[in-house]
Amino acid sequence: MRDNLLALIATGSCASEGQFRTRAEQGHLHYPLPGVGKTGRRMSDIQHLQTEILGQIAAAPDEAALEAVRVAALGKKGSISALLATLGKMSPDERKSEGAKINLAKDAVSRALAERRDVLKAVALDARLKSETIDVTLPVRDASAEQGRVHPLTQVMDELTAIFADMGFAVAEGPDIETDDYNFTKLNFPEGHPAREMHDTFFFNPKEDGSRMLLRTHTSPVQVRTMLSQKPPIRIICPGRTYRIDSDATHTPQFHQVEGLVIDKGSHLGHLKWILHEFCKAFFEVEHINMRFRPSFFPFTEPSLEVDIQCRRDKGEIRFGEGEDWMEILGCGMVHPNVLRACGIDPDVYQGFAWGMGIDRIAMLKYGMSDLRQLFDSDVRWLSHYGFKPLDIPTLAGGLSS
Ligand code: 2U9
Repeated sequence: MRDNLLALIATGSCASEGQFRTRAEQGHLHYPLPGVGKTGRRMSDIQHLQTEILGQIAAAPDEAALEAVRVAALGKKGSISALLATLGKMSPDERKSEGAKINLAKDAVSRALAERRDVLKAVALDARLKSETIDVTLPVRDASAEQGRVHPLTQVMDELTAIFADMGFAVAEGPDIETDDYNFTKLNFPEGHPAREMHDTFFFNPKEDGSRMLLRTHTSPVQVRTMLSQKPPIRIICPGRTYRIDSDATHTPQFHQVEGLVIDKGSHLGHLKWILHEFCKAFFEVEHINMRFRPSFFPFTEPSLEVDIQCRRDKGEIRFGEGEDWMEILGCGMVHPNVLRACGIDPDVYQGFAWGMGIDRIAMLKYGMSDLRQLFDSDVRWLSHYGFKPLDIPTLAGGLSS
């Protein structure tokens, strides 16, 4: 029996379920088994085994070693499991008393395992926290996350937002698919008027009631929606995608616009000119720039103006804020009283001004891109040349395009 018990202990210590070799496996286990009874087992035998296992648990240096001790003791072929398996061959009385002792040992071992696991977990966490501290003040490395590039159109929209936010403007957005009413009628384009044809519109099939949805030809319906839903004073810019049936080297069917709108009691052309002048200096990053306002026509503004900025054309390059040439940059005007009225604003109390410009065009002018269509080619080589670093966010204080 003594040999049997030693055999059980040795079998239970077999490390087949783990890496950790116990002292028994290493041949260091010698259990003094005095007074071996009928079953070959006494309280002291079980106690010795328990003491041995508790020692191994206390000495386990990490969770992997502890798991090996657990497997060697409580695993399928573990020493305690093997002892439990011998109960089947005992008489009922013996099974009762021996079973209780073995289960007590098993509970003590399980408890010790859980306690040691908690300690080892805490020690491991402590070590990780010490070794994985991050210095958040270190500069960002030129890592792979830095290799992506922001598209020049996105960059320009961010620049516009920074400039106008600084003047107190909010950004308003609306749907690309619009009603004829918001895109044309409320903006003083009369039904059947040739001005509607100027826009070469993508229409959807008419609905049952005869009305037609369309892809917005400008972002002006966003201003309409804002006036219908908010009370003046209003100060917004509306950047976004717009669509017209047009395709050549200088036009794409989908392009981008930014429009601005101010509605207040005393707003006038002087304010408009100041805002546009500040915008042009900030956007083209120059101290001085001359501007020229020419009379024009748009159905939604009266008077309407087209704006040119001073530039120098030199060997295929354009420089802004110097030279004797002019470049058309945007259109603007005082909001037509019919538009104010259609949008629920009393033109005898409020007046406003608005402007609009093509983002694609000003992006090309500022960053020296030659062909509009390249903006939409999705060529990564082009983007790595013309794109912007994602963490260089444009701000007036930090520089728009530095
Ligand atoms: C409302 C009232 C007035 C927006 C304006 C322009 C002048 C303009 C063009 C520039 C180049 C469009 O991309 S482009 O073809 N836009 O010249 N846009 S005033 O006026 C508005 C808008 C909304 C309610």
